[in-house]
Amino acid sequence: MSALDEGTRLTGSNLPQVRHLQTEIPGPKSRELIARRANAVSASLGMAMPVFVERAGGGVIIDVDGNSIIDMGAGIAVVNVGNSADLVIEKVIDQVKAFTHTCFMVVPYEGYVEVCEALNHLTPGDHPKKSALFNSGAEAVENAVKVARAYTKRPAVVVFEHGYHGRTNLTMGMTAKNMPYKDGFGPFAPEIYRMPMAYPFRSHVDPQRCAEETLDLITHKMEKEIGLQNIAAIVIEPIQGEGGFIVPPRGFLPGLANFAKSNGILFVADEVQTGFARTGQMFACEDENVVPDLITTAKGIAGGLPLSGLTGRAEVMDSVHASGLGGTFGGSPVACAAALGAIQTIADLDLIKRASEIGKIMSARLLEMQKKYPVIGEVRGRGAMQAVELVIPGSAEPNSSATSAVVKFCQANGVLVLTAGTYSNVLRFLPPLVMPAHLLNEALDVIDQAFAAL
Ligand code: PLZ
Repeated sequence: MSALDEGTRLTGSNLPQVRHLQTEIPGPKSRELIARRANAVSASLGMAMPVFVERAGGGVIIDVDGNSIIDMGAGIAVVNVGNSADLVIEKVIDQVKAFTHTCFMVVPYEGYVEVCEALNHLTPGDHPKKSALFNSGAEAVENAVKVARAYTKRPAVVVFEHGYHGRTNLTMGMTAKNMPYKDGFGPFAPEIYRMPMAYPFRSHVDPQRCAEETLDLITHKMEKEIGLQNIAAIVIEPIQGEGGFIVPPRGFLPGLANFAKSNGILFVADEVQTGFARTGQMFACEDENVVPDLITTAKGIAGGLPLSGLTGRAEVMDSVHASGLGGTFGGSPVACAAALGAIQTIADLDLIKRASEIGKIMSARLLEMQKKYPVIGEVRGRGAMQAVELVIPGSAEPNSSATSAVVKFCQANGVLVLTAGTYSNVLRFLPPLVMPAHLLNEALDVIDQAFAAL
């Protein structure tokens, strides 16, 4: 039994780790629920895969018709420790039995403090740090901007092409892609400035010198168009998630962080999607030893319960006036208990190492596919965060129709895959880090067949 398989046993999912279709997708029970959903739920909400879930664990989702589907999305990089991980269940049950809510700002509890201690310890940098907890990734990003403005007494926020930071008014303005996130929802908050991204596959500059030349371009624009003395923060995802798993070339993030530091600008890493072992490191910034002033976390933090965090330099986090940050549910005791279970599980199962192993399997198989299928323009990612960008063969033109055809084929064959990218032409793979190797390889077999069937 390989290390990958052993981990699944330890996470304790007693669901058989197999792909198994009992009906067509969607089956009759899912179809019935989809009809009820259409009547009751606002039509504005998307549905990546047309099945309703009954149970999930390890690397599988069991739908209401008894189909066992391989989960290559982990609820968008959330259930890194798997669905219903043992320690998450245990700690959540103990917590709900003790109390469910007091509001941390009314009567505090130890779990919140423990999660903050863990975040201060786990995030990059040895300097004194402090944290605050919220409910969603967007809320963490909003609070990062509030703190950065309060500390620097400057208004401007720099973000990037292809960036994603959320759907609230401020974070929607920080998000790059119009459809579906922003269209018709403006006006957006002022003082948000978008810069070109170092994206070697679609570079504004010489792709061989993408890091240096993009940095030159950005620093020039910041100086001439915004004024460095007006910039509170540069907010960037160390690997862009929704934008299509864009991995900036080496040197870009350290260059940006150094530039920020020399100009009194805070460097904010949005690690909402990349955090908690996903990329084969606890946080993606570690790859180039970048130490952010502030770091936002959510998704993988709490094994599926809603929780987010903002962690940063103690003097920055303490610069806000008393009671300046907060919220009724932020850092809920139940979500904190889940987070402590998830963080412990990451350590117990060595999920950081496992993410690297998953990454090696995925990238080797995807690079093989790229040789066979000219529709694959690029394979990229880090650790268990891998993607392929689809193009019209022989060009760099985005191919979103091939992308949706691959997704449909995978779904019909019991594999859930997600898309991403400004041009909706990226297939992204984010398996739970406890997925056994045989299941991962089976998902990749189906993905290969999907390309063959194009
Ligand atoms: N920052 C880097 O990836 C959430 C969005 C799903 P919330 N990404 C998934 C969708 O279509 O709404 C995300 C992210 C990064 C912030 C966020 C926002 O996190 O928890 O969705 O608010």
